[in-house]
Amino acid sequence: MNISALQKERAKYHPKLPKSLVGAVKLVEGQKTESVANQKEIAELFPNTYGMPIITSEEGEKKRDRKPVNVGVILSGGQAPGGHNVISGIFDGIKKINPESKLFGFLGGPGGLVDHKYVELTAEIIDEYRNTGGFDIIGSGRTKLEEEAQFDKGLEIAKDLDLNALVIIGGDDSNTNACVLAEYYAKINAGVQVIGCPKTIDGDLKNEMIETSFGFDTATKVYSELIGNIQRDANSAKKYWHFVKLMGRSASHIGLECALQTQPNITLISEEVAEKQQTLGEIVNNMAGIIAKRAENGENFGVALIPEGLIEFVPEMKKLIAELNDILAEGTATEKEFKMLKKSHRMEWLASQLTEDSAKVFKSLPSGIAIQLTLDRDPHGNVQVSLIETEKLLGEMVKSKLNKMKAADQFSGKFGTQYHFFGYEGRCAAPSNFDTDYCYSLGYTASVLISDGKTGYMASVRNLTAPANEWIAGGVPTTLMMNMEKRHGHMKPVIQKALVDLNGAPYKYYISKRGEWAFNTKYIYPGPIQYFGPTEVCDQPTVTLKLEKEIM
Ligand code: FBP
Repeated sequence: MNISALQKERAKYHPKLPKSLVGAVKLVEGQKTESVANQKEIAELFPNTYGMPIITSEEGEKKRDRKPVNVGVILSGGQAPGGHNVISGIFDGIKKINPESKLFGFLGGPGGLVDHKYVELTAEIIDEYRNTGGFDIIGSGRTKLEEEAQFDKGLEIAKDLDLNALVIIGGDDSNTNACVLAEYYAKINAGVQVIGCPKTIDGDLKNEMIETSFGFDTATKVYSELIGNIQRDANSAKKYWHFVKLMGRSASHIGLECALQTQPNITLISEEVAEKQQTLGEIVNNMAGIIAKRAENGENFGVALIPEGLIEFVPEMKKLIAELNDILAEGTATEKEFKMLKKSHRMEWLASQLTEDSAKVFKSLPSGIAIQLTLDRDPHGNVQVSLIETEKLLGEMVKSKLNKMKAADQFSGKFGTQYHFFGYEGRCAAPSNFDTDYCYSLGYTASVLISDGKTGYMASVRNLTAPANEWIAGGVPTTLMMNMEKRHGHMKPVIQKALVDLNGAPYKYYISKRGEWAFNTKYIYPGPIQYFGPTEVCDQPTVTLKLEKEIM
């Protein structure tokens, strides 16, 4: 493989581990747990894996003659920087248990387990991928593991390979399914443990025990570099407003973190829009107001950050999308009818199926956006928000508002736009030092949980604003994170998504500053991620984490 000079140097890096994982490890059980909500329903659905205790690793006594463990690993969902290090952490962990242990990677995501597509991950393969970005070591996929038939197919290959455990590296949906799988294998005494690892650049798989999902740190640093570069261009040319859409399917953690790192003029926070029940019109009016006020100071330029999931949080759009989801839910009679129609008749037919209010909103949208709302759902039934050009929708609407303001002598500036969408630029970036160490520690923790016979747990590494050797590793029962939610028209147990907390320190800090950032030009230019150099530059966690831990 041809590798860059940076890759060569990074290959030599030894990720840091919490000190409790460096030598022999003992696992200590804490309090029994319960789910965050709907305790009765979740307890009934997960009789074998509900209520287990939190587990913390501590330095222990060396155990001799431990048997080899065979583990299968699956990467699920969108790429996130550091996935390769989770895998190398598992590999090193199980080899430490016994050098005869084996690691198998299922290819192309959860589908690889069902279709029995796998590769044995040898030391040679692992060494090629240490400290690199991407999921290309085994690939990822979005196949949903939820049917018993799939679990049984998975068990066949697990038995063939003599697997003791599966590690599923994924976001909230994939870890929900991992927990269902753990429960099923426990119920039938399959002898296969299931451990999850918290992955997603979106940052919305977090709680008291999972301080952040991996990949969020690197991805937001990459986007912040790009936003900083754009801000410097905007401030140099002084002629464009840059509308930047940022990935993050639902939550606005990415937008908020990038705002905290770069201080742009406008950042929309979807959770605030929902809380204030803001209409699209109100959002546009606020943006146009800021643009007009900056124009009064001769500043016909600026940068606005727009979270990818925004439109699902605007109440009238949320209602419309929910109705469209029901009409277009896979396998329904309406979905079949929709697909049979000629493309030219589809929009009109859909409008006729919607409630009056939603039909009005649907018809008012630019046709390109209306079509984007009807495109195929992902396998979890979600609208693929990354395909919706919200930045252009807002840009067009702001432009027409400013034209009206101009006609009424309320705006005398110029408004030129440039549009950007940052998502894929960051998902496979070379992991920051934080993600490199965090991911390796997560993988290593998973191996420790496996060797102790645990199932239905998510690997957890906490105290992340401290130096890595002070991090606290252990396991959290996945049922602890669950509540009941409506999916595809049915109530289902799912891991509760962590949206931006409007009472949380990161958001509060942002609103205390946003007026100043809107009207003055207070840009920060973070520059590219640095891997070598002073700790203040190379080893900083996200601003979100620091504010949440109140160390700023
Ligand atoms: P995960 O939740 O699976 O980690 O995916 C994150 C994400 O990057 C979202 O931010 C984005 O909406 C989505 O994946 C895009 O996925 P795809 O490239 O498969 O369309």
